[in-house]
Amino acid sequence: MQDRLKELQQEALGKIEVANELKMLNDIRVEYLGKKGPITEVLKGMGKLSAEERPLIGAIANEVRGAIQEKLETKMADVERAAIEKKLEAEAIDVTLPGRPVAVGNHHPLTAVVEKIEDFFLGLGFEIVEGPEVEKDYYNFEALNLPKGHPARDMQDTFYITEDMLLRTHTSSVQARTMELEKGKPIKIICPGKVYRRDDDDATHSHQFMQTEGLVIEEITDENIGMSNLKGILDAFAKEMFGEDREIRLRPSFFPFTEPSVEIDTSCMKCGGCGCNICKGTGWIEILGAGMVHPNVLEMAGYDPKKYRGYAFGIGQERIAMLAYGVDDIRHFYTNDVRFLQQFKQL
Ligand code: 2NL
Repeated sequence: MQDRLKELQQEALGKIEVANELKMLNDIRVEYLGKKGPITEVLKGMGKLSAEERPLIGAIANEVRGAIQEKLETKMADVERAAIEKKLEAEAIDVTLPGRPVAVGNHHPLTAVVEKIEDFFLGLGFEIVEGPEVEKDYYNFEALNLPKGHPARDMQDTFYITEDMLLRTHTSSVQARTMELEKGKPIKIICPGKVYRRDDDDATHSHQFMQTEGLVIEEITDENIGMSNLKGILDAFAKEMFGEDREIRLRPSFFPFTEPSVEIDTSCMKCGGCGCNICKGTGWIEILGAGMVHPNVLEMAGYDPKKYRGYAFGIGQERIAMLAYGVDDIRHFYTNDVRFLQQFKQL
């Protein structure tokens, strides 16, 4: 019996030695020290022993049990420590690694341009007015001296929704609404916003683009507004957008809503006027259209053209952005390729 106990001890200690998981150690505990284990079995047979042998075997049995117990505990502590060490090693953080950059967005170039345009005109005392993109034929055409049958109203050029509802083709419609509301009062506004034309998209055309139109109306006095005021404002505008060295020139043109009408060129921002690929050798680049408000337009909105006078201009935001940032295809503004957009972080 004594030998059997010693044998069990050797066997258990050997198994504990090679065990390397908590579960294995627990199984060994159950196997050797559990109620159905061999040591318990040995102790159950003690009844058959003599009175002298019994305490001796009992002591050895306790010793064996104690030895197994102790070895189990130390081994369990070892295994646990090893597990923690392994986990710490696996989760180690290399604090010397470079950080991951946080993606920060930036203004869209068209937004940057409209904000710059707005700031410029706000500084001159203009107010910003917005209006609907789905517009009545009346405000988009009729009120702007574009009567029915005028070629610019062609179905080819305009997205009609019904016979007299359409997607506005310019933000002049907002100005026509403002004139009707203010009837007889001076006006000094800009109207930025999206406009729509039935164009096939290519490098310089988009069926949807952005415009900022401006309108100033004042009562006629001896010294106030005429073509020279318009010229002064747009000269300052060209310098603000394209640099202090810019000059402008006015070329006669035609718009149904202005008389006289002009197109405004700025001296080339790339070559300064010597002639290059951007200005096609002319030294000048067209930036916007403008003119004195046509008397018919004033009259239709309830202003007496003998007492009131006005000037107006229309700025294409994409055109300004393309020239200011050297973008060669209008579609870049709408395809939202981040590689394109991220080049405008400094704006
Ligand atoms: C262009 C030309 C222009 C206007 C827009 C306007 C508005 C009213 C009355 C008179 Cl309410 N005129 N707007 C005038 C001249 C030119 O835009 O080429 N824009 C990109």
